[in-house]
Amino acid sequence: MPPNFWRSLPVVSKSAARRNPVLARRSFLGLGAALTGTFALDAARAETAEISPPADAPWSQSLGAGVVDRPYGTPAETEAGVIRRNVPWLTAGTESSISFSPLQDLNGIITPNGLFFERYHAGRPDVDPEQHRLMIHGLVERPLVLTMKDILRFPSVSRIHFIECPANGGMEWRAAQLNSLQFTHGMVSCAEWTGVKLSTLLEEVGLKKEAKWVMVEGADGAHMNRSLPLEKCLDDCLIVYAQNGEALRPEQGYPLRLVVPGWEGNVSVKWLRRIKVGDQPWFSREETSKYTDLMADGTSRGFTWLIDAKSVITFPCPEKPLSGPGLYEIRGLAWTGNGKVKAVHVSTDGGINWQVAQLHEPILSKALTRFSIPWRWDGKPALLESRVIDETGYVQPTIVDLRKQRGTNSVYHNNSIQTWQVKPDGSVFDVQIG
Ligand SMILES: Nc1nc2c(c(=O)[nH]1)N[C@H]1C(S)=C(S)[C@@H](COP(=O)(O)O)O[C@H]1N2
Ligand SMILES: [Mo]
Repeated sequence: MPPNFWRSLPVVSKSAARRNPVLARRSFLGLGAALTGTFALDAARAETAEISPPADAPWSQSLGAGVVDRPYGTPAETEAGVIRRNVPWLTAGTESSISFSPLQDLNGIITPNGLFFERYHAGRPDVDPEQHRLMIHGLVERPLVLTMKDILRFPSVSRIHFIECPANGGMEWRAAQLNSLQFTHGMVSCAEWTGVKLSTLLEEVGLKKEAKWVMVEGADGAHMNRSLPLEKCLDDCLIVYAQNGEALRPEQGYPLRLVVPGWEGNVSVKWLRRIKVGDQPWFSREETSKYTDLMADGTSRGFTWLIDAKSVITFPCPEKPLSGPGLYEIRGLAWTGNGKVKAVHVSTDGGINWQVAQLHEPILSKALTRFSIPWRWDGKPALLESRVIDETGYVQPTIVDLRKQRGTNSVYHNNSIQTWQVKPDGSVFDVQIG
């Protein structure tokens, strides 16, 4: 049994419930009318779940640690397994690589800053905010070089948006390869970003009438740069300095990054140092040799910025198996670059029958959205899937359908339905059904 298992269940023994009717009502009826019956902790497991009255525990009988014992808070020591992980064989080194967010251990829609996935093309620079500058030039009336102090004076906005690397799921194009939610889907994270609208800065410099494209460039060794259509820049792009209430983490681009809501993570340039306005795209390395999609007929699709709707069941999953037959809540995340999630359907028989899942508030545009559905597992093999429909009516495709359009030579933009196979012992596996 995984060490975190009991933490995922309401720990109430049958005997404790009988002694305390209030506790019993809260625990057994709390999940709503859809659930007839109880979370059937069988006798043996109820024994294990028996807990001591609180006053008996050692931590209840002594003074605890004082304030500022940890001036910057850290998770409980027993949560030490909740960490970002990389796949060592995937890249030659860690400087041009990826770490994956532990989606199996996360709740809600906000990714804690220390667990936000990382993607570096040339390692993480340590940028001195005093020396950092943002230059805005090209087809503008008044070119500017801004300090961080200058940027902080502009009117600010806060928005919750996901960032997903389009390579998320890229190892699963041909077959199910990585038996792990963290590695199949962990290149997506979501935060509240605070900063200045890019449109505000572009107004400040004044656009010339020929302006059509914008090049954004990072201060890291890769000088990562991408071309963006002006229309998107004026729509909802943000130049941010804060993430979930505190300064951006160095991993996420401290002291300044671009956030391009709903578009492939690659365009959200970190350690942002330059914005150049032009009348055509730059065809940089990251939009020619990379971040293009090799199609079945050998041609290549470019400038495929949009993140199409995608969803995944986060419980159960390979890292969080089932402990025996009974009632569970299937939980997951859905997102779309095209606005809001409209509905999520869940299947327990590999996509033959579908049920409508409950969406959890808040349902925000271009943000992760939570869904759940109660499920009584009878102990038989099952094939769990989720399928999202976004507000444009777009339906998340199966891997078979996606391969028909795209072939098998792609790396990026695999937004196909994930299938988790549940075996009679409760273990969960990454599979694809053909
Ligand atoms: N300057 C710079 N910006 C960058 C990158 C980079 O290597 N250098 N990686 C990009 C890629 S490919 C992705 S998916 C996102 C990842 O953002 P994160 O590391 O904050 O999760 O940042 C993008 N911005
Ligand atoms: Mo990426």
